[in-house]
Amino acid sequence: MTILIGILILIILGVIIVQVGKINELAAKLRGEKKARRDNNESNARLMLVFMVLFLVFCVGSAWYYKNMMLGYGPHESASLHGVELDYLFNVTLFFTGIVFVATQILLFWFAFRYREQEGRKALYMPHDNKLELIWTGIPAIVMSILVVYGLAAWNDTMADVDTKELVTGFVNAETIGKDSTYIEVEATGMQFLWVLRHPGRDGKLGERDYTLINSANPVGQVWTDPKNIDDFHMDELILPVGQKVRVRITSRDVLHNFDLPHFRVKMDAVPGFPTYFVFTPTLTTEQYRENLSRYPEWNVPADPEDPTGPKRWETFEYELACAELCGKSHYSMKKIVKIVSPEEYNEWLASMEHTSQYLREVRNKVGDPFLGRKLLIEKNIADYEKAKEEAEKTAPEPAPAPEGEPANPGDETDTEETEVEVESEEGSTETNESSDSQ
Ligand SMILES: [Cu+2]
Repeated sequence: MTILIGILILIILGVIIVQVGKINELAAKLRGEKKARRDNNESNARLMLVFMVLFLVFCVGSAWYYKNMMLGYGPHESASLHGVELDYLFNVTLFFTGIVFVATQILLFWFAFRYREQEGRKALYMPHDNKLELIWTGIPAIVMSILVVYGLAAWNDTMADVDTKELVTGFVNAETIGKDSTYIEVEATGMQFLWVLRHPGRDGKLGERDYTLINSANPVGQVWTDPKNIDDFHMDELILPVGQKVRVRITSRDVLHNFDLPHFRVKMDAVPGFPTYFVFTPTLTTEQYRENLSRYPEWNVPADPEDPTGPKRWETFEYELACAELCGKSHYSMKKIVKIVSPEEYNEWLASMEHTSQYLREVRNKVGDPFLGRKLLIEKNIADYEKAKEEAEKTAPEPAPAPEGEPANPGDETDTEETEVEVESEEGSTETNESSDSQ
């Protein structure tokens, strides 16, 4: 019904416009063609100025009105180290292009008004002007050069890989955090339509992969004979410690995907057969980001409009991982929660996750287990953790603290004599990031 009414209104509007045109033509014939044209030009020229003002007010006004929805403004400040530089770069670009935009719009409409048809005026014939050419080539060239040079510097900063001197770590250490001496490495594998997030466990090293081993129990094809794979576990949410440098190995199992963490200004294609990476340092925990959001009225409304007494929008905020490459019909569902926590919370979480190791769940003590019948360090670690947790629960009514045996740094494995097979018996943890090159 509404569609019919809409079509009817459109037809009537069309008829009205045609009729008004006809009336104008008739009126022009009565007044004389020339005068009618001049009158038309005059009113068009004035309307140009009115349109210019309205248009510029609308552009600036709408940008101002929606600024809190844009990344880099208001509540959506960058939550990573390099993101601040990228946001600044966007602002510099916006500053220069903004000036050009306003200036060209004003000139466009002002010229249409200023040089409208007038009695006795003839157009100026100017085939060439060296000075003008120099100005309008030179100024953009200088501005573009500044933007390109600055952009390249930012690109090199943002895309820099970890250094060979930096050590990969599992547990994070309050002394080394933020000092560019250690990093943690996680892996994100995109597939239609989910992300498989792999954590290297306490050794900090991701085990080898072989695509021919991929099956439903082994979604990324981990090589079970590689001891580095023993403690690798898969994550439902991406959990990272604040202040610690993170290297994400990014890859894909099928089509192109894109690993996008908008709040951290992280965005990198996941390409099948061509591993990519991104290195970044989160600077704000989820809690800190929520507190920042709580200062804005639009985040102080109930998260669920049906439940006005429920939690506020800022209280339910979570960082997110999304796929930013249109990869198929369920592309939208490739979304995961990202949590940035304190280093202590991270170490506690890591210790509590060890029992979810993909190897322990799918391979341990089954046919084909390469370590069948041998003791594993990870099993001792898990038992120690369980014991420490139980004891802590017994002695203190407060929530359990970190387990006693938990090493403050990954090389601190003092219990290794008691076990026969351990995660990294040969190289210890002195290995640098060379494993990341062989992905
Ligand atoms: Cu995707």
